[in-house]
Amino acid sequence: MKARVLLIDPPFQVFFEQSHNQFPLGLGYLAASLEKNGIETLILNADYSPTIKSVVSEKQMIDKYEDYINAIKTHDHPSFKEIRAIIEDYNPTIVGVTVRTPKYMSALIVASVVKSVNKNISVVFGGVHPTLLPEIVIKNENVDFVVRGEGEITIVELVKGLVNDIENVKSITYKRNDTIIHNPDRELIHDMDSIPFPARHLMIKKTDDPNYYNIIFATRGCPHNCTFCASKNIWTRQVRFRSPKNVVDEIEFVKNKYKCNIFNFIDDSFVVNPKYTIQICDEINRRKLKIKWVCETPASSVTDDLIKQMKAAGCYSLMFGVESGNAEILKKVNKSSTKEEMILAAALVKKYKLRLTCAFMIGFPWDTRDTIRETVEFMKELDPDLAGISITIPYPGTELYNTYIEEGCFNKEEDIDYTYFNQINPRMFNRNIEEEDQIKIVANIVKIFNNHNRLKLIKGLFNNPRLYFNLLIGNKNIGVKLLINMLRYLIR
Ligand code: B12
Ligand code: SF4
Repeated sequence: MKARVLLIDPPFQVFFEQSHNQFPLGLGYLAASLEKNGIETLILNADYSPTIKSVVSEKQMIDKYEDYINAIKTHDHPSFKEIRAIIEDYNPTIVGVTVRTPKYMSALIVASVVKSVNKNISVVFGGVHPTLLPEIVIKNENVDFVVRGEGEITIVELVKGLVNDIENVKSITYKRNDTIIHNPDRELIHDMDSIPFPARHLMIKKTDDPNYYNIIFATRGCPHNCTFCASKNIWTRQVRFRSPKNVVDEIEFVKNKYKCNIFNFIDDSFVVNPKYTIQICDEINRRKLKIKWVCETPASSVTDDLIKQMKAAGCYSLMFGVESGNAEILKKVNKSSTKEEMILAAALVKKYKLRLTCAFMIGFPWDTRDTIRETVEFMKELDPDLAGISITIPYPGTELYNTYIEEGCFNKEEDIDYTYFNQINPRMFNRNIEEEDQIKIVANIVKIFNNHNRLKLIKGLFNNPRLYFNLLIGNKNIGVKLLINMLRYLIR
């Protein structure tokens, strides 16, 4: 029987009535490689719904926590019904599921829906969570294969090898009778330009929102070593670069095909090598692409000249992870930037009138009421246009995870309840603060951050109307929708 692959990004945000309006990039890469090898493939973003909002407040997400817990107990949620209907209709031979820890419980329901339609469909789990815990994930009765690490070559070999050559497919874990077999690891792909562009056209649910398709990954790997980060487990700390030409070719292609003028570099640290970043800027300018773009960077990489050149090439917003306002905690998590560097970087971003986004975390094992207060104060000092707050989750495979185990914050692997391993969980795994107080503290901080963001949005509209105007123009066909959403957000 001819192989037919369905790749699924499991539902999660939709359980909180929020739609994830971005195409799943990792699945896009896998689909492109499969397509190049003549294998029929489709991608389902089960976390996207055209009928619900893409932005809701953290409070709404926390309020709906029970709905999520209930949704992952049965096959009844509309997203699981949608998956069932698509499988019945498309009749795949292989279903690949991308799994990050927050979506693990949902991914297991997806696997059980697949098997309930047809137990002969092979279910393959890949992505960061199965890569970190292949031994545990493969024990699930509905998971046939785990693909560890970078997936483009492995998925093609696996689909082809399913007939009779599984033993020779590197980087897979599977069961043979009662034994778990881990085939040897695969080398990372050296020639990054050899990887085909993500297959955005293979999405089952299409949208006319150009920004759905606007994410770009120029580099793989990050040299830093933050103890809470699992990225190195997939990509390692060695950075691999696509050529600037290849990256800008993709941008130009997406711009022309999807009428997209705003791009989002989601690399771990896009400006890790300033020379490379400037080469990309030069290529964008040389082609007169007239695009706007955003990226993430460690604050320590930011320099005056770099920001100037990035702005000239269309960069309008920079994000950096601040994490904590307590210098000791920053040291303990191996943060590559100091508070002083962050203050300097924030000032530079403001000097060039770019939008500044900062991400903060609370609930580290060493956090106390005082250090959390310091984090809030530091947020106010940096005064970003958008401040994000997450509860620290010790993702498996990270050093921080081991710290939590050592500190007795939770017990051994088998006892861990992954329903709580996500950014919305209102409880912290912290022993310095009582559980009831934790919930109050989280609610209070979410309120402070939300109020800050609203105020900044109003100020931004007055202080830098040109930036907002340009963004709306850049999004002509969704401009009005965006404006309505902003107004809704302001009056909520
Ligand atoms: C961009 C990004 C986001 C974006 C997502 C945008 C999007 N449309 O996907 C946003 C901002 C929404 C986001 C949110 C979050 N993220 Co995030 N995110 C990333 C980031 C930087 C890039 C993801 C990406 O697209 N990579 C590029 C693609 C090509 O890689 P990939 O998806 O891993 O796929 C490859 C392989 O893993 C494998 N593969 C993947 N799936 C499958 C499936 C099969 C079948 C096979 C065979 C292979 C395979 O093959 C692919 C190609 O080689 C990663 C770090 C990183 N560098 O990867 C963190 C990361 C994935 N995020 C992480 C976290 C923690 C979060 C949040 C919880 C953060 C928060 N506190 O809010 C939320 C959770 C979101 C959710 N609901 O799951 C962690 C995940 C840890 C874990 N154990 O799961 C990572 C690893 C970073 C970290 N700090 O450790 N994130
Ligand atoms: S800088 Fe970002 S990607 Fe790199 S290790 Fe730290 S958190 Fe991970």
